[in-house]
Amino acid sequence: VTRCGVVAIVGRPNVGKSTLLNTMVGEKVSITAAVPHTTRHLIRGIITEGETQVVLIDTPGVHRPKTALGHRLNESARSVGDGLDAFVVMLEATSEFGPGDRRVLGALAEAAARTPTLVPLVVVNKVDVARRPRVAGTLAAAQSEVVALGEDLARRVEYYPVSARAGTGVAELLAALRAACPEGPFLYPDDEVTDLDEHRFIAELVREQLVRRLRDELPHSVHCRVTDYEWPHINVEILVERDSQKGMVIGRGGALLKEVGTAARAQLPEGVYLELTVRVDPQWQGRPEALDRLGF
Ligand SMILES: Nc1nc2c(ncn2[C@@H]2O[C@H](COP(=O)(O)OP(=O)(O)OP(=O)(O)O)[C@@H](O)[C@H]2O)c(=O)[nH]1
Ligand SMILES: [Mg+2]
Repeated sequence: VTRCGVVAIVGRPNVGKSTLLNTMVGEKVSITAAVPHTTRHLIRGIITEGETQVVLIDTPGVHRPKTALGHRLNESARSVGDGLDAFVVMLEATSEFGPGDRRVLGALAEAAARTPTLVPLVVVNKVDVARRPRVAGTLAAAQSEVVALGEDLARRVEYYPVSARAGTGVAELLAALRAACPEGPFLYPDDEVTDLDEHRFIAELVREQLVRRLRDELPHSVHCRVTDYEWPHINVEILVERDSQKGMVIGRGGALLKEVGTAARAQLPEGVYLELTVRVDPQWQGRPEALDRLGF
């Protein structure tokens, strides 16, 4: 018999959700960067081994929203709550347990109460750089919050310290996710690693390189999409909100855009011509109709 389970990873921005997804899948599916709000959509990574398939959903970081885009990201992170077999809350041992983490654990409690069969897990990430007392402190803070959220939840939650980047503890966590998979048919073919289509993946690779190089609020102001795809010629359009941002994305003498193109192309098959164009679309992320149009 086959087993198949759906698992969501939820947490504050930048704790390492996408890194964990990639490590578990064994290849890059979701882009990562040291800036919050890197992930903007639900991205599924599929891990099939033998008769068991785990469908892992990476979500946008949950935060206090300031823009229409921010609201959409939170909604999308919350919308995964139903139909799950396991729910992973990710915390990081490198920062103080805070109100954001408490909010995420609240969502875990709600999901667990709605679905009695759901396996609630708390993962403390970045144990490769945090000192042991910090890891223990984060685990203890999470546990006392879980206890405050109710006896039933406290009985059900399992805790896993991991390093998503170095892979420490990831096998143990994956074993727990597999154990949470009920009997049932696979949701995806066994050779598929993601539901992200090629166009969106390519646009994401370009956005990843931009996000890693831009400063301040600029990473949040860019949107990328494939506008032309005629193998081996691919054009990715970069939307920014203001004229001044266009200059920053292009860089001095086109230097930044060139770097971005080179780094993104290096991750694509040999022979691809990747062309990047930059266009100003004022306030694309402030307007709901623009967000609809761009697929948020
Ligand atoms: N030291 C260390 N850094 C990590 C680990 N996991 C992730 N990171 C780093 O943390 C930063 C954020 O990682 P992401 O995976 O993009 O985080 P995220 O939670 O998906 O962030 P959002 O999509 O913005 O919500 C990146 O710089 C990662 O390299 C880890 O186990 N150890
Ligand atoms: Mg992410």
